[in-house]
Amino acid sequence: MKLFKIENEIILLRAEQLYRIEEISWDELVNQEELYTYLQTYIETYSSISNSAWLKNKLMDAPIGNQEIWAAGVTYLRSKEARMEESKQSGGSDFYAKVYEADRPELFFKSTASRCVGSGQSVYIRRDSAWNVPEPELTLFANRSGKIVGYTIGNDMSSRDIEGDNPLYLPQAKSYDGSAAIGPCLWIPGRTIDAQTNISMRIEREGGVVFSGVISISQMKRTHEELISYLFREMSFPHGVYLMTGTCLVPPNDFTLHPGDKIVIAIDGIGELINTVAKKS
Ligand code: DO4
Ligand code: MG
Repeated sequence: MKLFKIENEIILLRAEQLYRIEEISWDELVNQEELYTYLQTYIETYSSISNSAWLKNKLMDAPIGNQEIWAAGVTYLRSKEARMEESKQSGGSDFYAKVYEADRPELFFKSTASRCVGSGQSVYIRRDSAWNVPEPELTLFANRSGKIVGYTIGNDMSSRDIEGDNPLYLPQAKSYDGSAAIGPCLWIPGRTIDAQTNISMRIEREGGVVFSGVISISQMKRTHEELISYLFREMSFPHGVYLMTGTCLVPPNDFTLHPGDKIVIAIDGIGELINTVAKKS
């Protein structure tokens, strides 16, 4: 089952049928202790408003209420290697090697809902950065009890030159207006995601494809439960929380995003997150 936010309404998709959920707020809905069962019961009680064709051409909001978005870093070998290269000059590369091997994962605050966009909206690159990339990441949704009940697609936009200058600049490389995208929906499968699930990313520019790649989440060094249990140590999330799980698809070092580029990230079972790159004038 999939939950969409469209024009401030909550829309549930199941077996090609759409249901409008009106009785409960987003934050309360996604924190139902047995969310999958709650949604099953819902569709038995209410009738469908339309079929999935209605979703076409609708502007999707990010599937988020008052949740924070956090992110995990250096969870894949490819990310470790790319980070070590970009921070070689600054002497920061050891930190990435160490965190890849350490028990404690790298977890950082990524975004509030207000700095995050949904599918079909623009993500931004910073005006004070010349080396920017998207990071396609499976994104977990854990409810206020710390139970993983859903998944979405995340784009952890990153300014590689700022992070490469000094790892302490990470918050500036990662968090700014329009630096995060999630969507198109929150997928509630009622089970854990298949370990062989693929993530793919394609970047289009002026009608051509300038980068494409695909990886399996089975390449991740850590488990989802491990990341969530560290996140919930000494910290509570009364509305639940999103956690981006790290990237494994890093374009070559001579690649940077341009305004107008289209980024298409797909994850099996969830759908496609599509964003156009913009820069403030
Ligand atoms: O260590 C910096 C950030 C890493 C990251 O965002 C990732 O691996 O996806
Ligand atoms: Mg990342």
